[in-house]
Amino acid sequence: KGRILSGVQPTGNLHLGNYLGAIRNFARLQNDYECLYCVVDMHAITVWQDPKALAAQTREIAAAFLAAGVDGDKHAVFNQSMVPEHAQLAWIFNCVARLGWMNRMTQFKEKAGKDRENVSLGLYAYPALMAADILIYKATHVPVGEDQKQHLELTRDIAIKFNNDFGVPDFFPITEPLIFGAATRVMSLRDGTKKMSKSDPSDYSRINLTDDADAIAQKIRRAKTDPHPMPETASDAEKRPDADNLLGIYAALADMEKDAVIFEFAGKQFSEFKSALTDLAVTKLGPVGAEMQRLMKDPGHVDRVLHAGAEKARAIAAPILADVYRTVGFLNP
Ligand code: AQP
Repeated sequence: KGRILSGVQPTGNLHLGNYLGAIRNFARLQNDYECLYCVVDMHAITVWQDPKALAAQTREIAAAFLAAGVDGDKHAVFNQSMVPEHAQLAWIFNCVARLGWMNRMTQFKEKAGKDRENVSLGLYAYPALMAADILIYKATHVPVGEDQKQHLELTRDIAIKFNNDFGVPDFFPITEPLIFGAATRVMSLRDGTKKMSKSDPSDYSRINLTDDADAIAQKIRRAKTDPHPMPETASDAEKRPDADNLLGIYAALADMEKDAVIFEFAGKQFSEFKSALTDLAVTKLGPVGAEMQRLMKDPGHVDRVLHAGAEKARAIAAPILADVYRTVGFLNP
């Protein structure tokens, strides 16, 4: 059986993209893999987080994992900072990764923008911590959205360099990405060329997992489209990013191929499609949102799951870190 690690940052506004690109798949993988699902609070503070909000947001993400069907008894659900081995291995990876590799990371370039002098060192080193998150468990597979593929490649490069540098050929595995179906990249409802994102200032750009039926309906009604009827073919859809995005969301929520959705709505009015999409989104997301709200009212339960998860995770991580320390030559008299 392979081992899976995946994480979500507790940075608020958990959205449909996080759900379809990551969290929904967490539950789908748990019968076939040993799973570790992590709320990556240490990644979150690479940009400023209000401490009180961070704690609440950490519980919110854990609640989302559980609401999406992750079994916290069978698998490890925990927050990253509870397992110090992540940070300990990350330091070693900071010394393995090369500046040239880090300089190629597009997410850093996007997030740092023009004001490079003023972003945290942590934001730059983020991918090395992500490599540590994965390799501290020698995870074989990582389910990620398209946007994380480059970071996973860096993880593989770090594993290969560590194995070579220290002459331990199979020490770290070369982790494989698991990328799923239609909605691996959900785009903004206001701009079909930009990804749906927690940090987008417009709440109308995304469907939050905690949105109620009215909010979902309003956001879909206001979602950007073009003045033409629905696309008739896949190649027509591809040229119309806003329509294409909504079709992809429909396909993912309905577990259908996008081509089948295009066929079903070909040439119809957007209003008709949007009303079908609203019904589908409310049916699929409503129960997840409601369960999340219920769990967030019971922080004691969520905290117990996180605590037990961290213990399970540490039981795997601690011996691997001890091996790494010996390999590197750290003295432990
Ligand atoms: N738009 C998206 N479509 C599909 N998958 C997505 N993911 C994020 N956005 C989309 C996937 O969600 C998981 C958790 O991501 P994260 O918490 O690390 O956040 P992020 O990738 O930085 O993206 P966000 O949520 O939009 O946050 P901001 O606004 O801070 O950049 C990952 O598996 C990711 O692929």
